[in-house]
Amino acid sequence: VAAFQATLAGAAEIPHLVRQGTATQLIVAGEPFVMLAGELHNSSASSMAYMEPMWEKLVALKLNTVLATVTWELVEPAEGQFDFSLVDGLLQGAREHDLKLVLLWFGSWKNGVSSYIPTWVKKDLERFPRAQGKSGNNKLVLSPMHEASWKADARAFAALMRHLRRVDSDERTVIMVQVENEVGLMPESRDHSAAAEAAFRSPVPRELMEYLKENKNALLPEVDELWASTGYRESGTWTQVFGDTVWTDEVFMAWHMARYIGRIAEAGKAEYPLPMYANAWLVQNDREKPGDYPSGGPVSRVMDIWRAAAPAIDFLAPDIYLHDFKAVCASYVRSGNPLMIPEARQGPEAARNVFWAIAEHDAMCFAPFGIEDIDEDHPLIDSYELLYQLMPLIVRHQGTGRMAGVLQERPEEEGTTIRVGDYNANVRYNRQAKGQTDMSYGLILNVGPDEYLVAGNWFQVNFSPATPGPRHAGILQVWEGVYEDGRWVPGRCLNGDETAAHWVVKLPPNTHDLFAGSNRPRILQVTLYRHD
Ligand code: N0T
Repeated sequence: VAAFQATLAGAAEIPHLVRQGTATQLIVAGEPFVMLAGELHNSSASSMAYMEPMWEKLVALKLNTVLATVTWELVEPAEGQFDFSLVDGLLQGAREHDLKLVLLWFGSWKNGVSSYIPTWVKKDLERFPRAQGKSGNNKLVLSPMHEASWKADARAFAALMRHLRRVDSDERTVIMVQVENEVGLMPESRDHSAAAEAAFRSPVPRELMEYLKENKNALLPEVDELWASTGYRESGTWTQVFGDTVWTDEVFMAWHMARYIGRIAEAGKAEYPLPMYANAWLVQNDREKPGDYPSGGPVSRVMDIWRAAAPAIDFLAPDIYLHDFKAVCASYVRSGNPLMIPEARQGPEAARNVFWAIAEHDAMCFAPFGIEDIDEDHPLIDSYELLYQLMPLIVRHQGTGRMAGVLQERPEEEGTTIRVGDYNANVRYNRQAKGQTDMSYGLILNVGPDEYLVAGNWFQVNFSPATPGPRHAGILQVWEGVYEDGRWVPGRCLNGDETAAHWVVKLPPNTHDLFAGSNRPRILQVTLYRHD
């Protein structure tokens, strides 16, 4: 009875974030929930007829969550008249297919431009002023400097959240909301409209100065460096406090964009407080300056500014199309920002990168973009299936330091040594990798004293003790197996050629040729012992 009551309480509870060790977990229906997801193309959810055949496909792709667009344009076609029929269609489709939703609010900005503002906003350049370039030309972009604009956007967003509270408080199909999409200004580094110029020549707002002073020892190096360049001046204009470079333009834009978006998020949360985040179009390479990528967007170098300006935004999320997947993840987990990946490349690397995001960084979500394009033989599906098997263990080990990811990013990489629990795992990558499909990936989980799960494909691992005591680690047993409803079901015992006589754990394990064999990831249960 108690368990049943707990389940009922859990179901009614609104999705929210909690800390477990160093990890942030999304709690859905009382349990930590990891989104093995995909994001639809931008226009898919604007037609439920188009979506109709899509749902079955999303199920076949083994997703548990779909990221889908809701646009200001279609939600408020005439000022003050709201239409949530598409939202209701999404809810119904998702529920019928046992999927959760993350809704993406395409309001004032989408990829740096204002393509999703309602037609009545688009046409009214007086009431909703545009950003300006140096030569004074109007852009296709709303300026973030105007109350009329953020208030109009916030009103529509609040109406959406109020609607969700009304229609989704029982089922909680929607578990998170993205506010706007890849915001920021291009190609110039800041808005030069009259209002923006005046603000740029005014003192840095007191709230930002206070935040910087309070967090002086915890600022990320990028913002710290700018502030240090003026000897940490505690007041003055933007250039007096941060120096006279293009990076100050970015800080200025970040403050104003985040302020604007923070207010929208706040208005939405006042109606229905789901977790909310902002996503970033990333800096593509070291040569890029703000404006080459959207200036003022939530790129990791200005996370401090976003946090100061928009406390209603719970975290910042990278859209990862870059090949340097590990480096991007690392830049987004700084200063406690949890990892959530709303967009990722949909190629075969998705099947590998998801392990790194989830096992190495306790990611809440991994979602390739344009998910409806991928075929039903995509290796991502095997990865998701394996991760579902391990999910009860994964969520239990988040934030504990007893879970590590394995990811080879280039064929020439040799391997790495990772401390997991009381042992070092010495991982050898697949040097014969021919490309994206047979490079090493997976995870290592320390599930008990001397006990590990090694999952994934195309790597080998042996263990060495990392604590005082007998100097060597041997393999006691290796079992292949699967988890069925959280219960371990052993298959073969791999104590012969498959583990090179108790010395190394191999994935795949089943032939002489170390790196020939099945393309599917699998799980091995490994027990160790120590000796001199
Ligand atoms: C993404 C997607 C979608 C010079 C692109 C990526 C999605 C948006 N934008 O397919 O449009 O809605 O968030 C921007 C990547 C920038 C690369 C710039 C290369």
